[in-house]
Amino acid sequence: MLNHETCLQTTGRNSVVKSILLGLAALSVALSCVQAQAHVVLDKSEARIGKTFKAVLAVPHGCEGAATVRLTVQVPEGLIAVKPMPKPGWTIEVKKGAYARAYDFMHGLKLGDGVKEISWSGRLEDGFYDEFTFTGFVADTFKGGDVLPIPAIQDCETGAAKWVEIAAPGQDPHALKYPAPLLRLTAAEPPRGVSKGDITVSTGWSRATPGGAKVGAGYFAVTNTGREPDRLVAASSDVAETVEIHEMSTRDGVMVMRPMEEGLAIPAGQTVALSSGGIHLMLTGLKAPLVEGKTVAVTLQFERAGKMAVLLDVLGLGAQAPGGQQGTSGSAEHAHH
Ligand SMILES: [Cu+2]
Repeated sequence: MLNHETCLQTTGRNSVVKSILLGLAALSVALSCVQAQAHVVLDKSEARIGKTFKAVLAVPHGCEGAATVRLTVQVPEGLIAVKPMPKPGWTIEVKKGAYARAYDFMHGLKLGDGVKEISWSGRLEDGFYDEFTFTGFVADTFKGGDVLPIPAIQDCETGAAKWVEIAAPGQDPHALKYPAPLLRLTAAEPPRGVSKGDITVSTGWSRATPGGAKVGAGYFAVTNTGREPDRLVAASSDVAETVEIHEMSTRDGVMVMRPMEEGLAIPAGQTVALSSGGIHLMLTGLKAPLVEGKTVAVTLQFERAGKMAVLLDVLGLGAQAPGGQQGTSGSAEHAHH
């Protein structure tokens, strides 16, 4: 019965409308409830396992006519590296804490704690609509098809709406009065590393380049599972005039780099990592800037394994390593060009 009253109030602002609706009994209740079914939901309710996601919570109305003054989102276990997006006129508070376990984050990094709750405080009139955004990363501990409730509590000038209800097995979720917003998880993409013969090259990364820059770098790891040594002897890319293998060293206290004319040895049974501040691919004569979020295709030439096409993820301008690690040591590569 409470459900019906709520529904009527969202449409029947004055008593005349309300009494007409009440007079029409069951039919009117059904009709008004169609409008009242505007729940707090996720604008896009799918996210991929092992990927970053952006969650946009749509708040279509207040609490039975009262303005919304706070929206609190409880971050479910397994959504990691969560960051809220600021909103003009709203203040953000986050509660951080330890996760139930450490999760693999991007490219081998582990995360054991982070944001567990986000509150936006401000004011949203009942008659208006607004959106609340946060980003994060879906841990790889989920299975494709898992559905993750994201409880949200809407506090209003009077009253509150707790969007926290979860359908029991076999229960119709539409029967819930205050269903929690649901995030449907889709299966992780297969790893994008590439193998040929005894050589496996991990998905690599690069760094976005500012407007006029003509040089970029590339990093990845090469694993040789065979019994014979191999050697990376050359590289090329459609986006650059030349691609060289460089090593960094310190000469008279200054970081310098030089091309490895003899190539990069990949000993049998070992992994050799190219990394910021160390051995790297140097892309010179860039034909276009490297853009964050895109990929760069590079062809590697190994002595034994032959040619392999690999992809580099382009990270942000200041990136020193995948996974958002920032540092100061790696920029030297570019400083010398
Ligand atoms: Cu270089």
